[in-house]
Amino acid sequence: MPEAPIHRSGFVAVVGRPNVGKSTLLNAFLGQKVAGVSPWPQTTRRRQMGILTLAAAQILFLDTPGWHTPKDNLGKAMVRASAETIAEADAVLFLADLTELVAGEDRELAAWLRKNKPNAPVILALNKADAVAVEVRESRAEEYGALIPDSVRCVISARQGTGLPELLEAVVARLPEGPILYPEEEITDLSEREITAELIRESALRNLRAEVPHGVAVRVDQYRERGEEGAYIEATLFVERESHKAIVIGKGGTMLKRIGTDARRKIEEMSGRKLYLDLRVKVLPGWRNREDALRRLGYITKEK
Ligand SMILES: Nc1nc2c(ncn2[C@@H]2O[C@H](COP(=O)(O)OP(=O)(O)OP(=O)(O)O)[C@@H](O)[C@H]2O)c(=O)[nH]1
Ligand SMILES: [Mg+2]
Repeated sequence: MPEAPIHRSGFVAVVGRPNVGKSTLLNAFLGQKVAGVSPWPQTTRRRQMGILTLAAAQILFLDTPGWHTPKDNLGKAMVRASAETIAEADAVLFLADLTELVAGEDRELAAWLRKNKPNAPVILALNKADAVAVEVRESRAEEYGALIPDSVRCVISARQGTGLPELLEAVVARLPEGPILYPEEEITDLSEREITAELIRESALRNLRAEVPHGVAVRVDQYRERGEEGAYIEATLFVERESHKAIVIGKGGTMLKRIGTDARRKIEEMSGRKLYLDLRVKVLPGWRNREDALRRLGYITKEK
């Protein structure tokens, strides 16, 4: 009898400093948007799983918050979430940004991995190849490669999709043999409600400027089905100060309207149905440093 082909499965932590394109890569692999993406660093605040089921493998990609030196309790919770995610992963997909020089955060993450995850296979993906000249690409690839000498290297563009089949092959080859772990029709462990909150926050991040974006948190308060009319969603944007509330609402409500329209379009695309989105803004003073607020907003989930 012919031997059955090997089936592989496992958890792959997608790690790297803020803004290198981790969430863009996750969405590209899944062919669907589950993670928020923005031009600002620290867009992702929690671990989020994307499930990719192939004929010979099931890959559980774990998108993580960018590795950085925390400046507040939210930042600490984010880096803790990244560290815990890496701890439970079978392999590490280290993402670097070819448009930027190697930074302290890249070195710290590489050192952390060497110390805390010495036996895990590391795949180094050099992203944003579309945005750099070939000469720069090669010298930067060498510099990033030196951080993790034993890693496999792939040059990719998560935005354009180049190099992704080769990267996927490199990832699968390093996973342990194992069965399917999640139903094959599932693509994420996030609920529609959680993705909705991420997409609203992404819209806020994309429309706001300066110091306001990072102080925004989103909570979905209601998600009701209304049959033919689609769904009714009510959500709150929390900000840290009264002055920020005024900015988020904008003159005559224009900014909030713009954020709402942008978010509604993305959520409709994700859920495949029409919806009515009602956004409100509340001040939760200094929430990024308040344990109680971080818990309420779901950024701290475990007991420390
Ligand atoms: N030119 C180019 N831009 C990219 C590519 N991949 C991602 N980006 C852009 O880089 C920015 C950051 O992307 P994200 O996917 O949010 O990055 P991230 O690593 O998840 O960031 P954090 O969640 O903040 O850690 C966005 O503006 C993306 O559009 C790429 O391959 N090429
Ligand atoms: Mg992200």
